[in-house]
Order: sequence, then structure tokens, then C-alpha cells
Amino acid sequence: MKIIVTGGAGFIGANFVYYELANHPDDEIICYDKLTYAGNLETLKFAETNPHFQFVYGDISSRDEVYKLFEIVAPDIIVNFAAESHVDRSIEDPELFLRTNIIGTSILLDACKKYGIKRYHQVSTDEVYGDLPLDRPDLFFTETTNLHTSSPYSASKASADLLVQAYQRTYKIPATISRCSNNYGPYHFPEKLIPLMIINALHDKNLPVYGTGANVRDWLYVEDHCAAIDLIIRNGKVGEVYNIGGHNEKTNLEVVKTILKILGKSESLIQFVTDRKGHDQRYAIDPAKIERELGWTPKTKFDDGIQKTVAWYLENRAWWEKIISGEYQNYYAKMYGNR
Ligand code: NAD
Ligand code: TDX
Repeated sequence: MKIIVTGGAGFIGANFVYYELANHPDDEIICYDKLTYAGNLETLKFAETNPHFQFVYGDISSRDEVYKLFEIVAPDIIVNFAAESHVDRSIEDPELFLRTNIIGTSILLDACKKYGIKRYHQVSTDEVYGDLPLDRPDLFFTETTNLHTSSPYSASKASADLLVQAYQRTYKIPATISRCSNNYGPYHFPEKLIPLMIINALHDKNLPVYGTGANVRDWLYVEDHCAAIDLIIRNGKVGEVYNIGGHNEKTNLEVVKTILKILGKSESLIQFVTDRKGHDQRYAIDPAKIERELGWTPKTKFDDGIQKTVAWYLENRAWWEKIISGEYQNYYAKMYGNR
């Protein structure tokens, strides 16, 4: 089986490349990535020597490049991770999110229509459902929850989901969609909550918690997400949406305090800063469908996953030190300088 993994030089895509190479050694994995600020070939260095792996540089929103890719590779499956993925950046500059996340998805779907495909899988997010109130812990997102977006990022991801469903119905593209909660683990880009807090704490820098830190996220260890997508592309039913989440709800403040405790650092590093605009209150996934229909269950509990993740950042300083020494400094100053 030939599988194109778009966005495979990013956080979850790269973890998925490694998951597939380890669990399906006869498959061919082709990573297609534009190497934006979030893409990193260093992340794929252990795959590069594998004869079943290939990297192709390219942009999902370039029709010529995508059609050429399909002509050369003739894939059986395409798993689309490629996206602009950071909510804060989408609030500063929505347009790039529309181009990559919506137009890019539509071009991939056009290529599937033109060249044929056994399966197209869209990696979506729980953010397409909007948020849940903090005082209703009984409520969860199911696959039939209405789409109701808050940020340009989530609006672009919801738009892409609607396109996938439209192409599936109109052109019979054999597509599936998964909507996952917040991931964490190795190779997570330093701009996101967990790596940002680990790295700042290691430098004894302030930990910028938005608002009061009461917002809740439902954390899933990245390998559990990869296992779920692997099951969906092989056994999932065409036309279906699958929610993925592990019932690991935590407030942001709880997450930050846990990281400080593991690192033996003082809670006085916590600094409450101006809230994110339109900040979603709570995300919480009901994963009953994928558990029931595909037999998926998450293996890693948050307490273990966060220990493993902190250990990974301690053992892989070179990976993140290189990232934070470049353009990231300007990003950090712009986002947090006067917050
Ligand atoms: P990431 O930002 O770490 O990686 C994105 C990757 O896509 C990078 O390698 C980047 O170079 C590549 N890319 C960006 N624009 C591209 C383009 N035009 N053409 C080709 N490649 C391009 O993102 P991530 O956190 O790994 O997220 C991957 C996917 O999973 C995204 O679609 C995201 O919406 C979704 N998702 C993420 C989370 C999470 O917690 N991180 C949760 C649920 C869903
Ligand atoms: O410095 C920070 N301080 C802070 O309090 C940062 C970066 C974040 N936060 C808060 C905002 C959120 O409530 O932490 C929470 C998590 O923030 P992010 O790591 O930016 O993730 P989130 O906005 O929840 O979105 C993530 O999960 C869903 C991914 O980035 C998305 O790609 C995915 O779709």
C-alpha cells in the first residue's frame, strides 16, 4: 500500500510516519510537506534511512505540484495532516489558514477525483464543534454535535470538513474524517501550551497562562491519535466521522502546575496574561463510536504521558534549541512581549 502523509514533517504527521513504518513495514510512506515554520526535516531523520520512506517537498495548495505528486506516486491512501495549526497565529493572520486549510484540502480532493484513490482521510479537530461551558461537565462532543466555530483556525478546519463531505457525496470520493482533541508528546512545536511551558520552565522564564487558566482541554498522547487514524484508514467506514479523545480533561492551570512539579520548579513562575480573543472554554470528546466500531482505546494516561513528554524534551534539547533560536524569537516577542 502506498500512503501519502501530507504535513508529515510536523508534530502529529511525523509521529504518524513513524507509527506506520513500525506497524506496517511493507507499506510505502511518502511524506509530502511544504516545510513551513512548523515543518522540520530533523524530525524525520530516523525515517530517512528506511527504504520504505520517501520525502517529497511541496505545497497542498499548489494544484500543479499536487497533480504531479499523484502522477508520480499513484497513492492508494492519502492522510491529510497538512495545515496551519496554531489558533493564536490564525487570530493574527487568518488568510494563510484559509489558503492552506481550505484551498489545500480542495486541491487534494480534486486530485483524488482526477486520479482515483482507495481512501482519503482528513485529520480534523474537536475545535470544529466550538466549545462547551465550564459548568456542564456532563456535556461532550459527539459526531452529531453541530459545527460551531470560534477562531479563524477552527472555521478553516470546519470548512475543510464540509468540503470532504461534499466531495464524498457528490463525486463518491472514499473519504473519512477524524476529529481529535489536543495532542501532546514528542516533536510538539514549542509555540503550543505544553512544550512552551516545559521550555520556559527550563529557562526559569515566566509561564504565560491566558486569562485565569480555567479553560479545559482534553489531552491525548500523540501515539494514541496515530493508532486511531491507522485503524480508520484500514477499517473505518467510508463517509463516516470519528471523534478521538481519551477522557483526560485538565484545566490549563493544572497542566502547567504538573509540568512545574515534574521539573521541580516553583509555581511563582506562573504569570497570568491577557486572555486569547474568543478563547474556547472547554473541549471534551465522547469517543464511544470509535471504541465501539473499531475497537480503539487510548493506551496512555495523562500522568504517564506528561512524564514521558517532559523526559523527551529534556533528552532532545538540540531539537528544540535549534527551533527557538531562530525566527521563533520574533514570534515570541510579538505574541508575549506586551501581553
Ligand atoms: P503542525 O503545525 O505541527 O504541522 C503541520 C505540518 O503541515 C508542518 O510540517 C507544515 O510544514 C505542513 N504544512 C503546512 N502548510 C502546508 C502546505 N500548504 N502544504 C504542505 N504542507 C504544509 O501541526 P500538528 O499539530 O501536527 O497538526 C496536524 C494536523 O492535525 C492538523 O491538520 C491539525 O489541524 C490537526 N489536529 C491537531 C491537533 C493538535 O493538538 N496538535 C489536534 C487535533 C487535530
Ligand atoms: O502560552 C499559552 N498560554 C496558554 O494559556 C498558550 C500557547 C496556550 N495557552 C492556553 C490556550 C488553550 O486554552 O492553553 C490551551 C492550549 O493552547 P494551544 O496549545 O494553543 O492549543 P489549542 O488552542 O487548544 O489548539 C490545539 O488543539 C486543537 C492545537 O493547536 C490545534 O491544532 C488542535 O486542532
